[in-house]
Amino acid sequence: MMIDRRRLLTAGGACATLSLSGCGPAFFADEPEEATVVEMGATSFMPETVEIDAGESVEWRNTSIAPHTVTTVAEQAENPGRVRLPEGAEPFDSGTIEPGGIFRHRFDVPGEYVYFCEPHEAEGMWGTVIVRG
Ligand SMILES: [Cu+2]
Repeated sequence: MMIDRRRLLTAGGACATLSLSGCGPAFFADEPEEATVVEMGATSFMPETVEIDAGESVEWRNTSIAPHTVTTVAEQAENPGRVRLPEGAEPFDSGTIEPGGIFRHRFDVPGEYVYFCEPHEAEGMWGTVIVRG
């Protein structure tokens, strides 16, 4: 399985890309937090599945021209049985993420999270986050 482990630094310009080479120590002191990035296309999450360690964050970036959501609230799905949350994890919903917008969520409870985009659920806009314990 391909796992996207790009690191990013939120204030990062050129540093918020695949490589951290060229970012000096002073930069780390300012923005030590990292996240795994998932891009939101027209009707897809890319990559569709990411794997992180408990306590890490995922950052969704809407790089499309359509609004999207990151939703794990089963009651809001037309196919609620497909949503997955580990026991003890709180459901979350990003609300509308406009084009160019970003949503970040930290995952503390290990397990498998299967989420969807509310406007594009029927188009198959589903994604998975696997959180290692
Ligand atoms: Cu969408």
